[in-house]
Amino acid sequence: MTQNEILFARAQRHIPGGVNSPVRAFGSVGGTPRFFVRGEGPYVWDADGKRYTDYVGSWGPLILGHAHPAVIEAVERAARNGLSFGAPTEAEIDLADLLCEMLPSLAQVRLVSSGTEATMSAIRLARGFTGRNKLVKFEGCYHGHADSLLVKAGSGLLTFGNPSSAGVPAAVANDTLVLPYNDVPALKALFAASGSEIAAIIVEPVAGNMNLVQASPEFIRAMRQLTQQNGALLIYDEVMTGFRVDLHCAQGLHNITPDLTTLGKVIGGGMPLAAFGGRADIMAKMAPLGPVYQAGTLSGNPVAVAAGLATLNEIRKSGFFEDLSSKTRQLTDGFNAIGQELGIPFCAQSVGGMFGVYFAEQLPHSYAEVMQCDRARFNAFFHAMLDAGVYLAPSAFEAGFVSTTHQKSDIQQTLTTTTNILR
Ligand code: KE4
Repeated sequence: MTQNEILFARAQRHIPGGVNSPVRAFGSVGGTPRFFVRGEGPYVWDADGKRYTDYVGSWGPLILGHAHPAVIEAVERAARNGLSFGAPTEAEIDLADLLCEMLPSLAQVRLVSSGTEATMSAIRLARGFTGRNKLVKFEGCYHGHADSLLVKAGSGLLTFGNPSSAGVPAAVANDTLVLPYNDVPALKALFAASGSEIAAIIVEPVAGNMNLVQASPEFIRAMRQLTQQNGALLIYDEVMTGFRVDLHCAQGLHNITPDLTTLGKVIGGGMPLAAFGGRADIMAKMAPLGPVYQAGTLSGNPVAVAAGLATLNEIRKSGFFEDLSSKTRQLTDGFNAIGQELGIPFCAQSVGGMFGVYFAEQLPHSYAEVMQCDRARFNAFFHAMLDAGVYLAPSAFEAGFVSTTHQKSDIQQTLTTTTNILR
């Protein structure tokens, strides 16, 4: 048995499925999950000492690659002063100020410890602010595992072919309305029928949890217009896209001002940190000022905040996103060229530092189209790439991520490996 197999067998004794997050279990692709022992730059090493070029990057946070010196130094410095106080610290002010400076739609922001906490809190806030209950989300989008969001969710649930979760009361699910992504007529019809009951739309402005699917300009405009016209709020869930697709996030690319935004992943630099924020009049409803309650023992944790500040200070540097986007495009342009050259249904696309790769003739524009992609062929590709030292997301329904530490030579090597596998 390999060390990975030994560890996976051990892990399953006291951890359900041997993992602390389902998608890590390789349930969708089969085989034994890799237990990582070290990461450096674009590389990770598993328990058997094998090195991989990493295109998961902890599902997005590691935009600076593994163990970036500036981030590690900031974490070490903060940790030496204590790990947590359960009291306000100046660093939290610095991070809140920075986030509100970088994202004009944020008048105020509240720091939490996970993307799920951020979206759960934003939805409660939208319901508290509007006095309404209905929530609109889209098929294939995943916003974390709060009850009202586990209805035809993407990511792990989609991967397991289980578009909703046990344990979610029907009464809760009934307040969540699920529409096809990019379907403007369906959205218009829903608002025509129930607009006055809708508290908010929550959307992945660039979907990354059903693989990467881009929102159409018409869909983006319709969401903003229909929420404004009907007194509902628009929540941009930028946990994945925030400071990943652009320095100004997806809302900057779309030139849209959402009412609320959720953030995570990159803003924590690999540490447990997320946030929600938006319009001043809405945030004023948050306890201790207003009636919407939310709290957290480790919210704004000083060590996590230090990692976030160090990360954001790096990505603000001139040319950062030009470099990251160029490297990611080198990968996806290469994938597309391979598909063309070999005459196989294999295509890819990127937005900033995130990408999607599909065994399909053309790029998908909805959950239904993603489900047409050849999943079996992806799974075989995934394992061949894994054996060749390339770590892709262990699911056909996930986006991939590039870091600034990926060199053009790493990406060229990945493309050569891809050609050799698919030829
Ligand atoms: P977390 O609770 O996992 O920090 O964030 C939930 C979340 C919210 N919104 C979006 C758009 C997200 O992508 C996520 C989490 N993303 C998945 C990756 N597909 C996390 C990986 C996992 O579940 O292990």
